[in-house]
Amino acid sequence: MNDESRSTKFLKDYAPPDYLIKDVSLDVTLAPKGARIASLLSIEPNSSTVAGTPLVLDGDALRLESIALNGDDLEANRYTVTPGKLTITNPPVGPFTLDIVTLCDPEANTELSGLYLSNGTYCTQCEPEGFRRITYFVDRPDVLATYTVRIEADRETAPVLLSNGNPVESGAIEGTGRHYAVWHDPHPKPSYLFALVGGNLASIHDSFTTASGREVALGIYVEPGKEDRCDWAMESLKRAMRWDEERFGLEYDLDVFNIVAVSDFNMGAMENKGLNIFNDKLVLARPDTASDADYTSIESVIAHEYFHNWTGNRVTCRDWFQLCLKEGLTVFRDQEFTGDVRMGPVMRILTARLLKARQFPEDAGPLSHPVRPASYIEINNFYTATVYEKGAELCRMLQTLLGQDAFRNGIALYFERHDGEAATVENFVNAMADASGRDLSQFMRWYTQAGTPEIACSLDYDPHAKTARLRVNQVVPPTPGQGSKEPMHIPLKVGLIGANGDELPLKLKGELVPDGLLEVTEREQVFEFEDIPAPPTPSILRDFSAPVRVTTSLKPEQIEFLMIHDSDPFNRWQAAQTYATDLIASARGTGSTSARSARPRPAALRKAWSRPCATETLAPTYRAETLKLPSESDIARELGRNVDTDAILTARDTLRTNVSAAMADTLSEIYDTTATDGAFSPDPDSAGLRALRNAALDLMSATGTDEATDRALRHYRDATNMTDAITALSILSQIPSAARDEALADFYARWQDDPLVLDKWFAVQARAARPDSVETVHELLSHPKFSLKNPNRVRALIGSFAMANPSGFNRADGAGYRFLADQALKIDGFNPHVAARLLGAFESWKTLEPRRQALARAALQDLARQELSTDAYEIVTKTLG
Ligand code: 0A1
Ligand code: ZN
Repeated sequence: MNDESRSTKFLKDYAPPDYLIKDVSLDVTLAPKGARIASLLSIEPNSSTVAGTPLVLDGDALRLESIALNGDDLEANRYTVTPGKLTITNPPVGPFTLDIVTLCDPEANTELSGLYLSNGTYCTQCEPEGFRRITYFVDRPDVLATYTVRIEADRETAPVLLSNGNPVESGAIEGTGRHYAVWHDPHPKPSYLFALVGGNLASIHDSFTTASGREVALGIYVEPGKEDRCDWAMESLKRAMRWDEERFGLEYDLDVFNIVAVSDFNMGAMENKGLNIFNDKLVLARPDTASDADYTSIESVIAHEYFHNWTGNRVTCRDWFQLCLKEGLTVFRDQEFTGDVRMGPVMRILTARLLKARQFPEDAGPLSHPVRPASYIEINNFYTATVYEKGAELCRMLQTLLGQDAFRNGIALYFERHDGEAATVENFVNAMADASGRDLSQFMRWYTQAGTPEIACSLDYDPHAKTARLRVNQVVPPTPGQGSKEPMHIPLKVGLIGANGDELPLKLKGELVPDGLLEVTEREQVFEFEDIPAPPTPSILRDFSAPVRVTTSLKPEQIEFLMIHDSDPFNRWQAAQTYATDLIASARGTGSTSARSARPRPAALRKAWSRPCATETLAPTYRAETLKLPSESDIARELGRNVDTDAILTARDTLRTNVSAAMADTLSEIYDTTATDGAFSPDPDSAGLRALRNAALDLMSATGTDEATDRALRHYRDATNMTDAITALSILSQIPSAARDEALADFYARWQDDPLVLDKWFAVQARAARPDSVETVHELLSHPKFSLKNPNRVRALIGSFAMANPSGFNRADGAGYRFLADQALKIDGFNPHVAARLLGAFESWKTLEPRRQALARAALQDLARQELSTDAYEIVTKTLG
């Protein structure tokens, strides 16, 4: 470990590169142990560079074979090689070329960054700093070059050779059994978007004609035998290409667009220019192997990576502090896409739920950071929910404040100004401000201030004046390194509902408030609504218009009223969640002091849930979401302190059982009437019916009766698709019984040779909230099909346990913490990125009750004493705080 890798990097220290690399020509000879990379770099000093400034190139895990400047071998005294760097001490004034030949070892590359082998396929991952593991380079995103890449490999083991851009030529190398291919990418790009693939891959092909008539050849490459699982990804790609043209006027810009799916990948997928590389989990789908949730993720990630072609690739980031510039915006775009083509209004529920589940805890804990961080130790640790999900919310708020048309104009202006450049968050927000004429200077605080703003709202009704005064207070809580905060610019959508359930017009100073949109900019603000005939019920933060926490002084009856009458679908769902959360949180033992009972009368539960569940005019997907009670983690987050995960589990189970019993007739009617026969179709309507039926089944199973277990087993046996099978398996895995054993054994027997499906088998067992889940997971580590080396398998078993089994991971004896620490330490030895992400499971340890807190702290302290990678070191030390 060199010291530089553990140092903190600061945004304020940004300086432009001393040298620019304008053009790159790579000649890559693939071999498992010694891949040879000959690179020819066209370099010029930056405009302000002082003559003679050394040229410092980044490099990691490379063997340098030769180096020549302007075609002549460079004498040994003109360069130095140190860990992580190659320095040319006195480069010429003016443009020059460097020829560098290096070797790297794909087979030994267990970090899966740079050039590595996945199941015999050569592939690359260069974001954020992997290109330096392929060749020496100024490996930072503000150095943009055109690339020509020649790849040479054994024809039999690597018949497919791909890189970025358009194909130029290919052919056999006579008498050698080898062949080559040349690719050229005319669009200048940063090194993190470089990609190369070589392997024995099967493929499917299609084409897309862009709005202006350009023909694009589309290809999806997968391991042989899996080509029957690519159609959905291809359809999704074409839908995304069309949508981006229609919604944002953005067309694709090369002759080919290729996607390659590999089975060993640290993240979800990567947007390399013209050659996206995917975790195969996010490409491969067949009705019997992939659930509706998988189909949805595939569609949205295919779209996400494709959308990066403009937001990320055509305009990239000046430095890694600006990561949200491409990620927040691209997540926002993929959410809009999924809302349009699949989920409708339910999309907002799904995104808000994800944000609250992943980002709110991050923002409330020791790893809290602004959407644009001001510092980092290891950039790999900043691919976070804050940068991605909260970053997307910032774009959404801009769209809400400006309106869809002005937002689109802002995007157009951003491209007009910065196409082909490496930009900053300021560039983006300025384009929005200039296109709309709005002052967004206060809005910029969303990028720099961490923490989830807390909004307290109270409503006073004046019967004489017939006015309703909404008082809004905002507080941004302190976060590590940021003690005091300035008020934020918050779009707050509200409504007032009359006693008969009617929506009341909102009038402020004689003017109607369009869309109920209030702009909160002060610490305290009062909005006085006029002509309100009787005391209304307020509906606050409609459509989840800002990533904030809201507290209101609503009484339980008012929340029940909103569950039934709110015209805003998001807030109607939110009311049901709040209602359930309050009931669970108030149960004795969960840590709350409230006196309300977790056992309301069945009639009350029936009344509250009947409208959202039983109303047939509501979309099935929406009804399905309303049937899902808040998760254990949702409850823990709402409690925020002194969390006892066992007490939460018990209280939640009790409410589930009560709702299930109170709603028994409705649930069984839903279950019986939503059964479909005929061929599986992933279309939104069919998926919605499956979601509703499976949500009903899940809730019905809460009673734990033999009848419920039998029904789940029947559901498993009758399943003709993965959605139904995995729902039943996950229900059964919670109930120790012959039925569970039968289903798990059957699933294993059927899918043992199918890695992605087998991951589901590991995951359901790891997620099952059982007193012995630590032991179960521990035993599964020794299963012949388990491997610590495959990130998907690790996430399925260890990740599911740590992130999705709160009572198991937080077991009162600390066994869950020790288990995770042990496994993360082992993984850290060969893949720090995956290890560091697993350790994120400790992020909320300070909200636990004292005994668990002490045990979690001990596990973290123990880790801190070990030899850790930079990645794990940063997470462990910051988490300890
Ligand atoms: N840019 C990708 C995410 C990604 C980040 C890092 C990776 O390797 C360490 C891989 C992918 C995206 O947003 O999809
Ligand atoms: Zn992305």
